[in-house]
Amino acid sequence: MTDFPTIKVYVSLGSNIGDTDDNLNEAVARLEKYEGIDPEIWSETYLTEPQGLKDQAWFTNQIVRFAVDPELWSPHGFLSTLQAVEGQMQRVKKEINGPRIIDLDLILFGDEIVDGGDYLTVPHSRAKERAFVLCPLAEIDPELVFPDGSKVAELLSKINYRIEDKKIYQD
Ligand code: PH2
Ligand code: MG
Ligand code: MG
Repeated sequence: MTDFPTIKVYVSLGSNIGDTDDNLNEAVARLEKYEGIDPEIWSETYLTEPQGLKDQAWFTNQIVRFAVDPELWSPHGFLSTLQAVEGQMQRVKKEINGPRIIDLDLILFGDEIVDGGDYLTVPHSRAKERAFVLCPLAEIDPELVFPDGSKVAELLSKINYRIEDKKIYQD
């Protein structure tokens, strides 16, 4: 139960190694153990064409919205926790954009804007181009507006992708 004023934090989960649905569920279960981090809405899971490095298995992607206590968590603190969970799940990062057991990306942290270069940029710097982020975001929050005023539905209309039976194709 949530008994504190919370902010909405959107996390993109991805996996393309092993039992990918299990991996996403395990990551949420691990995050839920932290005080002040409560999952509140789960998108469907989507099978998505790899972006960046093409020669790898398709990913399972999902967006989960968490109710987060802003007294306990900042964007940087939250990011450290995402990385800790990736570490607990023995993610081995071999290649940029390459295969992974679990990838946890911070997409939106309430209305906050963080310009931290490569280390932490919120909203996530590539979210607006990626159908595997925008489709599940629009599913759970069709009216969602980014802190710069861009609407998720408009962002989706600007990119090239195709969706069929929860499979997302994007070159
Ligand atoms: N993550 C990446 C690189 N490419 N492609 C898809 N479809 N889904 C991902 O989660 C993904 C990716 C790096 O984080
Ligand atoms: Mg990623
Ligand atoms: Mg990542």
